[in-house]
Order: sequence, then structure tokens, then C-alpha cells
Amino acid sequence: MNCLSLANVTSPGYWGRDSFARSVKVFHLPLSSTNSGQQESRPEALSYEKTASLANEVGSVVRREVMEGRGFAILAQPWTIGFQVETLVARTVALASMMGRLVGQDRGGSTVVHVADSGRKMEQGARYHETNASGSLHTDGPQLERPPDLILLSCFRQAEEGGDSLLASAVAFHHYLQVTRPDLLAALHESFHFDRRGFGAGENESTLERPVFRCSSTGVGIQYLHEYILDGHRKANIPLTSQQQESLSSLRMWLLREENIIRFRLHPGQTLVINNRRVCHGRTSFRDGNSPETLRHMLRAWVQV
Ligand SMILES: O=C(O)CCC(=O)C(=O)O
Ligand SMILES: [Fe+2]
Repeated sequence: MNCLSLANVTSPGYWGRDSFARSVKVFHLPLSSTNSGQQESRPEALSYEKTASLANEVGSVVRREVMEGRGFAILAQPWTIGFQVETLVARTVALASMMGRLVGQDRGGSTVVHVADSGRKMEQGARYHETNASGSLHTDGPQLERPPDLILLSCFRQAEEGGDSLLASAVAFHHYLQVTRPDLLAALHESFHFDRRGFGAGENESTLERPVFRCSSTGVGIQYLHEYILDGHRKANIPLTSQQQESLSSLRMWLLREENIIRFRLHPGQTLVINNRRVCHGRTSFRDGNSPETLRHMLRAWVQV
């Protein structure tokens, strides 16, 4: 473990619910809404000048806040009720391309995934992004050889009720365990079997072995999705040791405690950018209304920097 000195309370990536004086800061992108109040037929094309100044702004916010700072940022663009979802897809792709390379989120290579309640439940085989469940805080793509560095979550519409975004700092958890239970921290630095859900090429490749924590010269790194680890060990037919179980449940419990979590609700046109190496994310459960304007609809993109 070469990360111990990096995972400490002076790191900007160390925070909890009460760390930020005001509610989470929003960065307003230098764009104007050209067709406010009108129904829109096509996404607004960005001029070369606009694209260049936007890329500068986005690059500096992502470097300062997401890569080297607290590990997340909210970018906001002017939004009008009549905007279509295709506009947000195009803008999310444009923003993602300013940060790095978009990566596929399934075997088919989809780069923008719609996160909305399909009415199906996870018990019926639906994936998390197709349900209205809260799920537990996690990182995305821990079953990939190279998980995405960044996640973009763009809000197209809010739910009638719930659907708040939740974030927790893995740097803070790492420090907490280092101080209270270094033995459990050491266990999380050892390998686990992750279910390769959605990406496995066959029976032999149905799990991927990797530690939950892997740190480097850039600091703490986490890959964690509780259910994928439980399923991975089941598939590999290798039971978790009691120390592994205890270490995973300490992480799970810590991610449930309110004081470790910041929470906010994204507004239409806002894009949450998350450092997927150091910040766990999730959401509260939500309930859609009866009218189309009250159906929660988010877009998710994965980026390698
Ligand atoms: O719905 C959200 O806000 C988050 C969804 C999510 O974490 C995911 O689809 O991986
Ligand atoms: Fe996620």
C-alpha cells in the first residue's frame, strides 16, 4: 500500500456531508440559449469559437475540481422547457469529448445510456439504470479491465419525488479505516472476484479479479459495487473469507451513514461529472408522476481521460 500518506485529511478529496460551507457549487458554462421559449426542432450547433471557449472552461473545471480537487463538479448549461432529449445527448457527448474518450457501456458499445424507470425491477433481471431503486453507492464499471475514469450524469427531467444524487469520498473512508481497522483496509487491498456482468465473454471469463482499493502516485483508487462482488464470488465458487466479509460490510455501512454523504438534486440541463476512481455515487429511490414532465430521465456517459 503506497497510498497511506496520500489518503489523509488534508487531501482536497477528503470530505463528508458538512465539509462544504454552502450547497454544492454549480459551474455555469459560457453558452447562451438561442431559442428560449420556443419549441426546438434540432440541437443548437455550437460554433467553432463557442466550442473552443467551452472546451477551455470545461478542461480547467475538470482538472481543478474533478481530477485534483474534491472529485466531482456540476456543469450547467442554459436550459429551456422545449429542449429535446437529443439536445442533451449531443451536449453530453460534446462535453465528454472535451474531457477524454467516450467508452462503451455494454457489449454493443453504447456510449450514452438512458437512465429511467422502465417499470421492471432488479429481481426481474432489470439493470439498475432501468429501475427506480435507490441501490447502494458504488463506482461504475468495476467489472471492466479498465473502468471509466469519469462518469457524466446529465439530467433531462426530474422525478415527481426523490431521485437525489448521492456522493461519498473513498479517500475519507480509506482514512477512517486506516485509523480504526488497518487489518480490514489491508483486506480491501487484496483481490476480490467481480462479476463481469454485461461484459463477460463466456463462462471462463465470467469474473474479473481485482482489489477494491488500488492506490498509485495520484492517490487512493477504488472500484466497488457490492452486488457484483457477491455474485463474482458465487460464480467463481470461492467463498469470501470472514475478514473479506467484514471489510466489505464496513464499507457498505460507512456508505449508508448520512454524515459521510453529500446529497443534491440535479436540475434539467445540469451534468454531474464524477471522478470514478475516488468518489462513490448513487441516488435515492424515486417516484415518477403521471404526466410526461414528471418522468425522471438522466443520461449516463463513461469517459477515459
Ligand atoms: O440515476 C442516477 O442518478 C444514477 C444512476 C447510476 O448510478 C447508474 O446508472 O450507474
Ligand atoms: Fe452508477
